[in-house]
Parts: sequence; structure tokens; C-alpha cells
Amino acid sequence: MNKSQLQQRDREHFLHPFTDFHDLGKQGTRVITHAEGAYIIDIDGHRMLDGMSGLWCCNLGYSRNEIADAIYEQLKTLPFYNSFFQCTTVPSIELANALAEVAPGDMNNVFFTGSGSEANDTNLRLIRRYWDLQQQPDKRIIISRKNAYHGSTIGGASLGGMSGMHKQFQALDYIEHIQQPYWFGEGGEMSPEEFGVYAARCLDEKIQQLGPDKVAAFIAEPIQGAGGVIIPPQTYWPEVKKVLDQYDILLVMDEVIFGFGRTGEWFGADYYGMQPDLMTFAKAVTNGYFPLGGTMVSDRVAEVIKGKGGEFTHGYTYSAHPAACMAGLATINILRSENIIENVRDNTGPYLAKRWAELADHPIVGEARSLGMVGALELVRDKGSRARFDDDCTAGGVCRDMSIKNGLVMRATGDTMIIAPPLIITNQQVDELVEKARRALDDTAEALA
Ligand code: PXG
Repeated sequence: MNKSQLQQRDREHFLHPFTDFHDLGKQGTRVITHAEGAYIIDIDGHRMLDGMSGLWCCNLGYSRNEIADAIYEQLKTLPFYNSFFQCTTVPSIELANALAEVAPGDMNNVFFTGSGSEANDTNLRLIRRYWDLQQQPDKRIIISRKNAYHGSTIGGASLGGMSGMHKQFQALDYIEHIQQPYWFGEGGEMSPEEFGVYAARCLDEKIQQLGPDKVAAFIAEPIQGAGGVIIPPQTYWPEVKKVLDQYDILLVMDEVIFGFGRTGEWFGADYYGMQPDLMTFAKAVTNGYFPLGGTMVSDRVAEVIKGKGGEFTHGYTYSAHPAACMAGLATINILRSENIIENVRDNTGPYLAKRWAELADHPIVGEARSLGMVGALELVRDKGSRARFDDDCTAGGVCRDMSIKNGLVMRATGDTMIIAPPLIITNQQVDELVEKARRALDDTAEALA
């Protein structure tokens, strides 16, 4: 089938996620057919450096046959068995143990799911179960942040703080959203350091307003990913820690994007020196090769839910799918044996930081920020006032298209351009990425002039 036939069939039967179906029907889809290393190739043979690791998941890139082989071997040996009814499988036991080894501190227990959204739904169930068993059933409210992304199930989307999503469904009524630590967009006249403290104090204010005896948990991504790679000011997490230390409230860190090395540490919690009670993961745990998610549970929480008996009435058919677990084991094995994360911390991360920061001199860039293997560019019409090109933030879409034309997958969230390249990217490929991003910026400036 040729490209237009495929696009036609796509249009007729395939409802894509987070997509304006009408628009997509008009424009036609990009058909991606191959991938190798850090590159994807479309049906026209157009080769693009994948600055988004698929969708924040292919941290090791696309050519890791060890993972594919591990999945295939497992599918031939035991393609499926469940872990309900006192059953288990060897891959799921092995992966649970491997995860306990790499997770921060005392996060020694794991509940497996099929995705990040399901894992956050699991967190909702675990949080309630924990406080019920602690004889504190009034602790019900969960505090999250505006513009957070925690998935797209009803639970995940309720936890998330994306207003566009909230308009299209009825959110759970026990979740409250506070200020996000987005200095460039919302810091006003404050310095980043002042704003970091301010955003963390909003948590304290909210807890006091609701009553600490009513608040069950605070959930946050270490760095907001889908919200626009919002790297909090360095003052933010230490101040949040101070706030949480005063109250008996669980901390849930959602590491779906930052887990497995993206900051140059295993988890964002490690990078920021935080000790969560629950920790969501998905995506890069299998390098995106097989759907798998889950939540890591600290000993503090596990002692209660394991110790006080009674069935935890929750689980999914594909919880701990053996082939997914083999993909996870193969991925962790590569991350460890090839020192991939250390290389991001000591070599490619600092190099990306240096090269990415150079883009701040571009006339339409208001800020260029990065950390580990993520980066963001804020597109502005006026650098001084941080004014955008228009209220609808259409510059981002233009820049994304220009970027793809120039052979780089860079994503737009509004007028914030974001990258999360595979952790295996070399410094030479970082140069290529930055050069292509600069060309995309030039083309965008010209198109918007
Ligand atoms: N938590 C976080 C922090 C995420 O980034 C999820 C939960 C949900 O995971 P699942 O596996 O259910 O998708 C995510 C997912 C984007 C984009 O546009 C980001 C995600 C998903 C789809 C698109 O950046 N993150």
C-alpha cells in the first residue's frame, strides 16, 4: 500500500490519542516505518533525529535487540500467566527484585500495571487503603498541581491539572490543584529562587486551608514533562520537603518520564534528594518495547498494607505480564552494564546543557533550559517582556513542523519547544540536534515575520 492509501485507511478507522480527529483527517498522518539508534524514518524515507525518545520512553534508542530477544524468548516459553490467586512467574519476581535494587531508599515493593495511568489509579487505591488501615479514614484529599500530567484514565486525568482535559470529563472531587513551579511563565517579578520557595509554600497554605488531618497525599512529577519540561527552581524541592516533614502526608512522585536515567540519576527523586512513599513508573522501564508500568511502594506504606491483612481488591489482567517483565529486566541490565545513566550525568548531559544554552541567543527564544537529557525553549515575540507571538500559542506548532522538516523531532506544548532525546545520544548527535533546532528556529522566525 502506498502512503496515501495508508493515510486513507488510517483516517477511516483509527481514532488517535489526543488528536483533533477532524483536523487529522484533513492533514493526513505521518507514517513512521523504521527506526534505528536515535533516528526514526518515515514512509517517504525522511530520516529524523528523534528528540523525543518515541514518547519519552525509548531511552536506549531503537536498536536494542537484547530487549526484543528477551521478549520473544519469553513469549515462546510462557507468553502469559497472571499473578492473581497465589500465582507468580519468574520474570515478575526477578523484575520486582531488580526494581527494588535501583529505586531510591526503602522503595522495596512494587505493584505492576500496564501503563502510567493505571499506576496512578493504583496509587489512588493504595493511598486510600493505607489511611483506612491507619484508622484515619478522613485523610482523603490529594493535592496535585496545575498543568501536571498524570495520565488519561479518570483517576490519572483527575490527578493531572490540565484544564483542557478537565473540560471534557467529570473529575474526581477529592483532588485539589496548586501553583506549579513554572518560573518563566508564572514567576512574574520574583527571582527563580524566590518563586521556587513561593510555589512550595503554596503547598503549605493548601494543607493548612484543608486541614492536615484531611490531606492524604501530595503527588508531583519531579520535573513536569508533558506540561512543558518545567524544571523547578533549585529552591523548590528542598522547600517542599520542609513542608511535608511537618505533616503526616504521603509523597507520591510520578517518575513516568524521569525514571530510568533521564536526569542523569536513576530517578528524579534521587536527583532532588527526595524520599517518596509511592513512585509511579512506566515508559522507559521497558525502553518502550512493551507496555509496562507500576508503582514502587516504600517500606513505610508496605508495612501497613502487607501487615494488617485483608485483601487489597485491585489489580489488572496484565499486572506483571511476563514478557513485559523480561523487557524490563533486559532494559535495566543494559542501563547498568553500559553505565548509560552515569554517562548522561558526567558527559552527555553537561554537553547538552552547554550546547542547548547557546540557543538562548536566538531572537525568538526567551529561555533555553535543560537538565540531564531534557530541554525546553520558550518561544517569544519579545524577550524582555516574555510576550508570546499570539494568545493561541501557534508559534510552537510552526516550530514543530519546521523542526520535522529539518530532520529533528522536537515537540511543542503551546509555545514551549521540548526535547527528551535517547540517553544513548552521542555528543556529536547533540551537535546535530542543536544545529537542527537552530535551523528550525530560524525558519520559524521567518515564517512568523
Ligand atoms: N504520568 C506522567 C508523568 C506521564 O508523563 C503518565 C503518567 C501516563 O502514562 P501512560 O503510560 O498511561 O500514558 C504520563 C504519560 C506528551 C505525553 O504529550 C506524555 C505522556 C503521555 C502521552 C503524551 O508529552 N505521559
